[in-house]
Amino acid sequence: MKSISLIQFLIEEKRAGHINSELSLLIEVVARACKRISVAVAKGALGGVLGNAGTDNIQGEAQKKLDVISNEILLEANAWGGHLAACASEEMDDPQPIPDAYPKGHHLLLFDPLDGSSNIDVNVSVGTIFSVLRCPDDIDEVLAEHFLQKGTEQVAAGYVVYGPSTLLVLTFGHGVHEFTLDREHGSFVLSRRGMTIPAQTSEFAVNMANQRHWEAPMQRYIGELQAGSTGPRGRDFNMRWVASMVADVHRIVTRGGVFIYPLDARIREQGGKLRLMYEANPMAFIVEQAGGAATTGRERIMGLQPTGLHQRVPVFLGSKDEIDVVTRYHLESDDSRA
Ligand code: P6P
Repeated sequence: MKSISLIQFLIEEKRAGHINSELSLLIEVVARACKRISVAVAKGALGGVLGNAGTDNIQGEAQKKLDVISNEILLEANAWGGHLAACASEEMDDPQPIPDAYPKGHHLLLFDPLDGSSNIDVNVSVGTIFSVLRCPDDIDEVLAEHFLQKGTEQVAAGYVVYGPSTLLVLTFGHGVHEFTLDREHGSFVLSRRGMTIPAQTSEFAVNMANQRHWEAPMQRYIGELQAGSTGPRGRDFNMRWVASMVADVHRIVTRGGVFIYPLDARIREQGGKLRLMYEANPMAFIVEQAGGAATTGRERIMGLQPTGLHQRVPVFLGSKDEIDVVTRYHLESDDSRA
């Protein structure tokens, strides 16, 4: 089969009217930046890039050196092209406007430059997650409030997983497509077109160590999966937890499953662990485009009206039939307490 490069795919998408030239350039630039991140990640100890940077992000989390390096790579790559108005990142308190020296575009880019970075020092897959919104027209200065758009407003979303292969998975709202980095030629090549998530699954991903802190409907749901063929589900389930959202989500987009980071008593005040704008929303867009579902346990993630750039939410995503069950359990539990 003739290989199709990312560039050829983007030209196809432009011809189909799915994207415009500015968005095409944005994705090319992000993909090129992620190739540089892949090189930095692969160097590991030899590149002097492991360990902590000695700083904390706005979440109060210790930044790894590669968090900071990856953030800088994405900012530098996107500064001059004229396709963006501003960027926002997990690693920056506030949005970063495009420098005055360069032309501004009509898109906003949000990213978690290196998700799962606690895994870097033990050589487990990590990834970059990104989301693209339209910049509101007729504004002089881009403010955080301009990023606070619902997930349904995204014009593109994707992730790059730095694993045995470096893979870019992308959606423009017309299906989910995977590109594999051909290191010999330095280009991303289409490896899967139209990825779909089976509605049924026997695999779940959750950090079981937090079980005692979960809400009742979450206890009920996972308890039933653990009961397997001896319980109400009548079949056995399997568990995976990489503790790197990109790796767990990619497995689900590839072969099905559910990924859950629920509310629990420890994190109730902050609303959850994972961030809405640059983790939950882009992954929800991809999962829904692949035929899956993504909720907070109570409502569709992409329907949420954001209230803060670094807002956290509970995340239930993956095979639709299972997300429907666990979401129903939460709503039934709320009704019974009402
Ligand atoms: P825990 C990584 O820090 C991350 O944000 C996600 O990539 C991952 O799914 C989750 O947190 C892991 O959280 O509590 O199991 O370490």
